[in-house]
Amino acid sequence: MTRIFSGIKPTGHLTLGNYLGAVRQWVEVDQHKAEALFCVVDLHALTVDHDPARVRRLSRQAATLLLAAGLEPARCTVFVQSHVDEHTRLSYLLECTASDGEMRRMIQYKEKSARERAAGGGVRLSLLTYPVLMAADILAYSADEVPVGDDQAQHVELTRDLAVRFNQRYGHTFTVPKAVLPAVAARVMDLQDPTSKMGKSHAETAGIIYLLDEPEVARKKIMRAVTDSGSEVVYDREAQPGVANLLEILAACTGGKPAELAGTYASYGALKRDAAEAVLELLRPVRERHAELCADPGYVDAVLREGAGRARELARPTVDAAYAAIGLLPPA
Ligand code: AQP
Repeated sequence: MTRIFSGIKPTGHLTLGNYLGAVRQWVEVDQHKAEALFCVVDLHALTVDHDPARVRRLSRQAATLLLAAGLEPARCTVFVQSHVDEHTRLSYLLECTASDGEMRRMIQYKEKSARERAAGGGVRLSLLTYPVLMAADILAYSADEVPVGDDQAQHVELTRDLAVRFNQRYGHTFTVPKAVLPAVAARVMDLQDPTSKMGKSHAETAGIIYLLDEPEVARKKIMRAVTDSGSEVVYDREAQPGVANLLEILAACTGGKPAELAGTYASYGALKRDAAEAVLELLRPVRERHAELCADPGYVDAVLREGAGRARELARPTVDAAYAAIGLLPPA
């Protein structure tokens, strides 16, 4: 049976980008078609300056939102990365097969390390090695598919390289996974700066729709979205990135096609109004279910406990096999 793994980092409140680029696919497709594991990858949140209490709070919120969005514990495994030691056990072995040059080429490392330096802080070594831990997250579960947004595609490519290299050097141990991107909205852009990705950890929040934004707040953000010079609604990511982003958001919410939708609008205002309505409609049930689940924290704890148990069972044989293959003496 196909195995699917994907994760979400508690570095901020979940955004519309996370939802349209990844979570919705997990809920609507992945959990129904395969053995699927979805993980709050909290160790990855420690790669940048962080507040411990906030990471803990955001981890719980992310898990609750995944369930609110529709992940069903009877169909898939939902858990927290730090609850399963196999991720860090395997990460070290993979570090022993990866080079620092490979890590420095990662676009996310370049962007995030530049941001950390600009903020006057040092760059944590874990930010450099983050893609190796992500590779361990995926390879530990012998995942065939990794449903992600476009920004993570390069990291999945690296995971494939590391898996192939390990298998060639030490014998077949890992399944070589592939990234699966959504057809529309694989990269939702910031509403105020449509040339940058909508990112949950960005300091400027006016262009970011959070899943838990009050409806009127989300509506205002969309109505104030930066559009482009000109007034004709056309789908052209290069020439009209702001309008293209709104068209993609609307298309992803309604199941339409951005280029076809463009022809149905005579003004930016009408496009924004419809995009806002579609987003509010899409997020309403998630917000409502989230509020219900917050009233029942014991349920979320139980899901995460069971999920970690199942994840451990699945990961341990593969990680043990990797330890043996690379030449480590098994405990007597
Ligand atoms: N703007 C986006 N459009 C489409 N997909 C997106 N994803 C993230 N942002 C967008 C996808 O959401 C999943 C979980 O993301 P993550 O937690 O791994 O974080 P990230 O990819 O580093 O991006 P974020 O959410 O903006 O976090 P920060 O600000 O901390 O970098 C992934 O599948 C991702 O592709």
